[in-house]
Amino acid sequence: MPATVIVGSQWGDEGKGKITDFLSQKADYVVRYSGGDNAGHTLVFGNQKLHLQLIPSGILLKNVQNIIGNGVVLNPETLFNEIAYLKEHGVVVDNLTVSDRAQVIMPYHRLLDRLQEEKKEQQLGTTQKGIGPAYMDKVQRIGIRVCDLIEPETLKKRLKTTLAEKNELLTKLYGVDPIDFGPLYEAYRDYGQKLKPMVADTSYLINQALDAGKKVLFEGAQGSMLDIDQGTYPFVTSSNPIAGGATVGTGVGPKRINEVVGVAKAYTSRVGEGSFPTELKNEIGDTVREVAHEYGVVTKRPRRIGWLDTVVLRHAIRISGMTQLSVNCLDVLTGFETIKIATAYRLDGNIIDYYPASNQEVARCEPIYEELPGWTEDISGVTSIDELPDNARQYLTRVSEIVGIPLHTFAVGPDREATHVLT
Ligand code: 2SA
Ligand code: MG
Repeated sequence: MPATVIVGSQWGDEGKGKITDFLSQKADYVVRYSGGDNAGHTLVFGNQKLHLQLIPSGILLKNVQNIIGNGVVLNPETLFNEIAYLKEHGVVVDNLTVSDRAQVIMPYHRLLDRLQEEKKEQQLGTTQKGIGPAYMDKVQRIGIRVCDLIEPETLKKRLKTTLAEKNELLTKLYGVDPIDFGPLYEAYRDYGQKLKPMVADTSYLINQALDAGKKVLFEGAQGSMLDIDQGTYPFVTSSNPIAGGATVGTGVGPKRINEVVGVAKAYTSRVGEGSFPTELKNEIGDTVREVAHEYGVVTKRPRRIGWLDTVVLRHAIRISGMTQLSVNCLDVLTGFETIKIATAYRLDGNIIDYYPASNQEVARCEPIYEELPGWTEDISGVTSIDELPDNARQYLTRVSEIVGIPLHTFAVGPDREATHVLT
């Protein structure tokens, strides 16, 4: 399909990078549309595992053009570190373009992210990458865009104004030292000049590519439940990871999108604070965490684990108009006698099939489970759905039935070869 958006259907870490990498074999462009270096994508390249936070997951393929869209908040330091890291691992990075309209993450954003968290009574558990403060500046219209960064005089002017405001905050509200203009300006002016050859009007490029019949993948970061508008606010990120974010965050119209692939794990994980109705604070959760090595790629935090929640999935499908579902990590559920799927919640004596906006209401929700028989066979080597043990196949089929959209792929391991297509 010419234009496909890949969206996380849970709280992030569903394996979007892996699905993007898988689909990018047939793509011409891979475009990141939201978030920044708070994302953590693990890709398998030959026999090495590579971790990316900012660069799109199509970077491993030479013939794919990779774009960082305007909806991304870009940390130049991370970008150049990642380029160096990829080169060290034998990846040639000559196929990356950055939007001139993307916002820049500055050192004061990272500092403020940490200080804001420390001051809060109830912390959000952010990745402390400066994401929230950078999006705040964008909305407050005091941000520095890539097009400003690459023009030394514009950068000087904008940074002077913004830094004065930040220094007032830092000194008066947080009681820390102000940041010196000189060294900061020089470092970011140099980053700008280094970045300049990679910068373009990427909306123009992507629309031109679509006009020419090229295949474009829009790679989501984080997940639907972390969406600033539709997620578990305030325990969310500061961008729109949902499919709509792909149009706003890259400059393409909604009618150009053909498919929206939702990515989910066969269970649920969440890192950071906030509601999680199917969370397993027991041995089952601990087993899954260890078997699947469920620790944050960026922060190394242990991820919280729970049963698959189809109330969450249906919410995600609805808000993004997902057309297909990719289910990852099916192999992780091997060995459990029975496996549960939450199909609805009981709230104050009523049965509901939606995720309440109010955190107080969610806290009173009790998941209603359907229990399916598990399997014990090693499924890591299967090559099609027909080769799965009956109970594993039944699990997948049942999930698709409950959520009402077809399965696109399922995966039984981290490698590219462990992902199998159904539709
Ligand atoms: P932020 O830093 O402002 O975006 O944090 C706000 C909330 O969003 C969550 N968040 C994430 N959740 C899952 N995965 C993410 N990426 C990394 C990964 C995270 C890591 O792939 O593992 O390494 O810890 C990600 N990024 C942001 C975050 O936990 C807050 O709840
Ligand atoms: Mg991740």
